Amino acid sequence: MTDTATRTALVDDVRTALEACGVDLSVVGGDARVSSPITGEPLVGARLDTVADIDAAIGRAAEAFPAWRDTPAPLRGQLVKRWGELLTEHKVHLATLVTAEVGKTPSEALGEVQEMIDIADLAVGQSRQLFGKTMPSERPGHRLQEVWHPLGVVGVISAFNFPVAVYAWNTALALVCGDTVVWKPADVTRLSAIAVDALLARAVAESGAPKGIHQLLLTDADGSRKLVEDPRVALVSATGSVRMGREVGPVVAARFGRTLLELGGNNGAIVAPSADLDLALRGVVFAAAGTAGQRCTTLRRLFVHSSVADQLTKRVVAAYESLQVGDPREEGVLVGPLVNQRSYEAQQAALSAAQEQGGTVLAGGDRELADVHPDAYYVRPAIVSMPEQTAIVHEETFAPILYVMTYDDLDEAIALHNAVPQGLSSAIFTSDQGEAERFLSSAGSDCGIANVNIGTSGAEIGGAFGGEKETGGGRESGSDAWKAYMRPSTQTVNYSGQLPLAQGVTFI
Ligand code: UN1
Repeated sequence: MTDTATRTALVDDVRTALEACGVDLSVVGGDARVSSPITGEPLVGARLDTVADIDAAIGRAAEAFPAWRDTPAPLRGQLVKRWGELLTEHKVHLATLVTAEVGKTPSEALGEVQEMIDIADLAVGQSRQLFGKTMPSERPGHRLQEVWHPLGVVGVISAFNFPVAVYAWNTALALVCGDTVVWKPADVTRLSAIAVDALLARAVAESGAPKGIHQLLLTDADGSRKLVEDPRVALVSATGSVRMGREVGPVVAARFGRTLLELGGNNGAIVAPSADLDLALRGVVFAAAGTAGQRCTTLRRLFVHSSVADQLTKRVVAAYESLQVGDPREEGVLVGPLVNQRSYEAQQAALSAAQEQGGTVLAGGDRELADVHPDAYYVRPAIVSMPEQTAIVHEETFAPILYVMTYDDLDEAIALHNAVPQGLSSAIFTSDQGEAERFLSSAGSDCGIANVNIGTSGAEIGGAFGGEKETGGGRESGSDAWKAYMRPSTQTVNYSGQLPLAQGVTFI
């Protein structure tokens, strides 16, 4: 296929996918055009909301809240069930949009949409299980219980790299919990957002739910600020950089709102002497090079026991050299583009810093395909041997750079692993159960996610997702993450006809 043919097909694919999802293309057309990272070509333009539009959207979500709050949770679940069906029906269309806007391979883009379907399934079940507890009261003839109530308007700020899945983690749960949702997607993924929102609108119309329960804001950083500052927004769930979290957190805290933050990861894995190296190799390469290193859960730091370091490193280098980098829609390509030029510049700056700090680039790092796609940024994933965990290794660079270090003692490796400011995901490859258990224990990994014989990325939605320290402490998706979208009401009912006071206090 010629370059021109590729270019035409990309825009056509996007138009077809949007229309299939029920988006009126004449309404979509706007000035806010984004470029596909695959070719650098501008895609379909989107509208840009003003501050007044944002204010009105939050108003609509706030107005819709009481009626939605009062809808029984299992009925709210039926809306999410229908949305999940529509997501399933349009899985390929949504994946096409994710590929066009983010540059993911079709397999990874389909996997992302599958996460939406999975969380919808989970949320439907959850809608009948918003359990509170009852506790024995210390007073006779009293009942003590905790009931979970809907919270209000939830603001969701999502990142470019998982443009639709992370929104769905939040929204499927928030909706069954009785909240209404205002979504600010990343600037470069507005089209995927429009399609996902259109499918939700259809589910809302079909189920008769209040129209205002979902609002989409197509806006920039100023618009985000408005969402974050607005006291009508009870919870701000934000995914992105630590820098963004530092801006959002204090603003919401100052108005005593709640935040759910999923910020940077700088994920590490330990490869122990007893590890199955075939398995470790595959786990490491997927986690480090998959999605072109642009997952929060991407593996960025590898600690290999010195007895197996040469052997494993050589194999990772060979794998890196054979990875097919290019247009993610082409057969066999495993590594697509970086999202934009800024990302490429950050990748280059990190590689220079690593070399200044004593690192040696063992493979990759260079730009590829610049002649074919001068406005797109493809790089071969880099593997860099580091003499120690220097300053650059403490930073999350959102690009495929894997720093490799060796260790001799597991405690030393765990200490190094935990010595960075971020705490999202972690892994150990070992066949020694004692080592695995140490890594999983409270004295082991300090991350929100800890895996054995699996890489750091690709978590399932059933477990809570999030991390500690600068990762922000939030938990999304499965387990009891739903509680973040509700407020607990502790209730005491006195049916005794007397008025005994707690703690044995006497009064009138
Ligand atoms: C993210 O990068 O923000 O565990 C989310 C994973 C995916 C989600 C990543 N299920 O890699």
